[in-house]
Amino acid sequence: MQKNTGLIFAADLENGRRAINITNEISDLIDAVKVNYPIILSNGLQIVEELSRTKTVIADLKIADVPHINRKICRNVFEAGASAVICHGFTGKNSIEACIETANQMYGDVYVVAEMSHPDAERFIHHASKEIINIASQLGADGLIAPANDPKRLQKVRKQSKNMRILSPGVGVQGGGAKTAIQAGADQIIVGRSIYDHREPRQAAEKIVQDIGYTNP
Ligand code: O7M
Repeated sequence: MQKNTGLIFAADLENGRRAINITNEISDLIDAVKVNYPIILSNGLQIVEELSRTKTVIADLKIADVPHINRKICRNVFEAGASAVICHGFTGKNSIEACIETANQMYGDVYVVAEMSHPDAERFIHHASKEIINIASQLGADGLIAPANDPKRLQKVRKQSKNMRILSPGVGVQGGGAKTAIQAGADQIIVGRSIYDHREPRQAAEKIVQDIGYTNP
């Protein structure tokens, strides 16, 4: 995925038509659209194909199964038109590797969840993040996910991951700020509700892109 504005739209809408309309409306302001279970379960995998006509699609299924199942999940979403998948890191080397091998065969990218943005993340995933980052880096993952609403942890991930790309959710409703997250080491910011729940989604996206510090060339 190319980095341009630094904004990734999380299209967590069950209404696929609305997701497509908003994506079209803000397509010049975003680097990619991220789809998750709500939109895929409500609309089928066809929504990936439809969105991919407008924008690079990241399939955020937080893949977390045994290797042979991970391969099948990845193959299905890449065949539907996704350019990247997101997998969990806590499942360990073989499961992440299965995603990366499949992605390499299908010219796709893999981003690995290293840390999460919700309060309970502290209980489990935070303890494992250093190891997850090391494994993702050794396997040649394209990047990591780390929380925008916890700049200290984000900084830590940045330091440990050296120059890996970091995609960062948690801006807006979850309390994080785009500017702060970029300063803490994020490369691209993932935003959902602050865009799609805004009465003027384009206006909201413009403001975030400004905060990221993107200037039109
Ligand atoms: O901007 P929001 O809060 O409406 O949505 C945040 C999006 O980021 C939503 O699609 C979540 O699935 C995702 N996300 C988190 O909120 N927290 C995380 O720790 C990780 C993700 C994510 O994108 O993981 C890949």
